[in-house]
Amino acid sequence: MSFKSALLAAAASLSLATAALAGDIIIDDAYARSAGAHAKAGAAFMVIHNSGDTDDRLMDVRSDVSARVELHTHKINDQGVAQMMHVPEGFVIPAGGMHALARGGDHVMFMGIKAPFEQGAMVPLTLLFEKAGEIEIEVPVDLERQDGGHGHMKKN
Ligand SMILES: [Cu+2]
Repeated sequence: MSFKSALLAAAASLSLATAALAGDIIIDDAYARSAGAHAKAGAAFMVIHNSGDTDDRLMDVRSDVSARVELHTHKINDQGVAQMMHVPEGFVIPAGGMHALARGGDHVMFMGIKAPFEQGAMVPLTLLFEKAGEIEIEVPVDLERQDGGHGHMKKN
C-alpha cells in the first residue's frame, strides 16, 4: 500500500472532524504542510485549548509518517536570524486558556518524512499530554494556507 493510500485508509476509519476532544483538552484548527516534492521535513500547527482548572503540558508527539517527530520553537539568534530548536520540556497549556502552534513560532516538526505531504491527505499524529494523556488526531494537509511565518521548513 502506498503512503498516500495508507493515509487515506487511516483517514477513512476515523472522523474527519478537525477538532479533537479529550477531557479538558480540545485540539482545534490543525493543519500540516511540507515544502515541495522533495521535502524531507514537514510541520503541523494547531490551537490547543484547556478548559480545565489546572495547567496541562504537551510533552511529546509521535507519528509514523517520519523518522522523528519533535516539538520545536523558533528563536532569533545573535545574528537576528530565526532558528528552529527542539523543546524537550514541551509547551504548557494554561488552565482556562490556550496555546497556539503557529508558523514562525512553536510547532510540531516531522523530520525524515517518508513522502511529501499531499494536499488533502491526513497525517496521523499522537499528542502526549501530562494530564490528558494521549490524544490521537488526524491532521489535514493544507499546502495553500498562508498565515504568516517564513520558510522554516527548508531545514535539512
Ligand atoms: Cu521545526
